[in-house]
Amino acid sequence: MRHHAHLSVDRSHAFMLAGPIGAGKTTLFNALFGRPGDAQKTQAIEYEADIGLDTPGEFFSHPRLYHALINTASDVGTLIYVQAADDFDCRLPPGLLSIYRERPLIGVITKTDLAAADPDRVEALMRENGIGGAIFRVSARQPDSVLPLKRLLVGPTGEWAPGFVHDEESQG
Ligand SMILES: Nc1nc2c(ncn2[C@@H]2O[C@H](COP(=O)(O)OP(=O)(O)OP(=O)(O)O)[C@@H](O)[C@H]2O)c(=O)[nH]1
Ligand SMILES: [Mg+2]
Repeated sequence: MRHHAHLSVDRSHAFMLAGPIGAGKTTLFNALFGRPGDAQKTQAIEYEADIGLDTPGEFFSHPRLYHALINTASDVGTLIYVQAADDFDCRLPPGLLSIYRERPLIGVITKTDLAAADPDRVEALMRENGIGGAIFRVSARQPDSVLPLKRLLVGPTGEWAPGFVHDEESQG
């Protein structure tokens, strides 16, 4: 096989969402990229703008699929663990997302709008389970809540995602 060095892609700006089934990964993914419509159940790895990857919750929740998650993460710069604010059972397997030690591992707590939400409790769980980086809180009901994460992931002006432009309100 010929080696096409010029075809190699730097994916250090890419990020991958991982976490339990129904945590709200795809809803968040769609909000980050301004994709319209409600999230459908994720069946396979989804890519967006060459910098974002959304994974099916099964990759995370079924140990026999861990290899899929680990392979998918192998060339991604930032790993993002997603858990809902009303889910108090952190099933983050020790080492699963920290095998790539040099990479930032950040957390996102979704569904902060729910009556049963306790983001402080979920954040404490995430810390106990090895999420060392920033932990963001978002709600699909409050579109502005994703803006800090959006700036971090696609760059302050959207330059890491070709063709992607920040919303007007995210410029401040
Ligand atoms: N109230 C509320 N519901 C949310 C929020 N985010 C997602 N949901 C709902 O949670 C359910 C699951 O959302 P998804 O985004 O499909 O979850 P997922 O993590 O992608 O699930 P898988 O693809 O199965 O791994 C859907 O019914 C969403 O509408 C939120 O911030 N608030
Ligand atoms: Mg999904």
